[in-house]
Amino acid sequence: MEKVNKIPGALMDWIIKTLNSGVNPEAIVDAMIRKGYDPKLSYTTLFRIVGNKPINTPGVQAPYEYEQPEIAKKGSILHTSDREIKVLSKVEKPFILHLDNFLCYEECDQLIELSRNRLKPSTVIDPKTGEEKAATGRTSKGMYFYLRENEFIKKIENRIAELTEFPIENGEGLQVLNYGIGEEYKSHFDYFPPSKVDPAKGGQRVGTFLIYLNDVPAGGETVFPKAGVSIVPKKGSAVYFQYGNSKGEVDRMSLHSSIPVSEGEKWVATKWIRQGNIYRH
Ligand code: PD2
Ligand code: ZN
Repeated sequence: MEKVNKIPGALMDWIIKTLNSGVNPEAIVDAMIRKGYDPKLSYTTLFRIVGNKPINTPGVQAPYEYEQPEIAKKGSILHTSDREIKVLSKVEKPFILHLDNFLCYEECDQLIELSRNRLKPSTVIDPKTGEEKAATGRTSKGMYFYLRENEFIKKIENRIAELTEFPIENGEGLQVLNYGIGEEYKSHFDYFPPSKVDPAKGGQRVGTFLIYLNDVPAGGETVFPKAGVSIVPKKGSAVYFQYGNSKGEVDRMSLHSSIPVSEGEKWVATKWIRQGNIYRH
């Protein structure tokens, strides 16, 4: 599909009218991307209008209220029952924490080998229906482990749970992603469109724990454009970002992407964490 790179005045009027009718900004961006507008331009336009501010219409959230995540209360050297992990850098709003040495090299290699034969083209969540669909904006391949699938996965899940203080049951299955040259995950939010949150499945997503499984010679950074942050993949390091609070609000400043790999390949493991137990409400 041909990309459209300018927002005509009539579309701007439509966006404002649609926002005022109570449709959430994420659904509007998705509609624009499906019509062929450049994703970056679509997000930038919406941000210019709403930012993280309230929209004076019923059903649309107030400004996101930041709460200090548990992981941020532990200082610069974090301890789990089996490991010491250093904080490399921290951003407060949106909340982003870069951690060194979360996995050792052998654990990274083992995770790659366990997932290699199970990779399939990745999917995204449709902001309209909340269901998974094939996606043009996500060209990586991926696979999911079951929760506590084996002792090795359990060990990693336990480490994440000890650091974040979200129980293992709040996490979705660990996902491994593989990006080849030119592959990317375009700008998106990890949280569900607020109208599609299922309280019977743990509710809203509140945080993402992303682990880099290899060094990427060029490209493949995880970029948070609203924070001006770009994380360069480093084997064994991890980034944790939190975008949901105890009131069920979500932080639009957490917009992020994985830019195209330009040399070599990229392997990551991600865990999306929900407000509550994914099996129970
Ligand atoms: O692979 C990444 O760097 C990346 C970037 C953005 C992964 C995700 N989002 C994700 O798994 O949600
Ligand atoms: Zn993401």
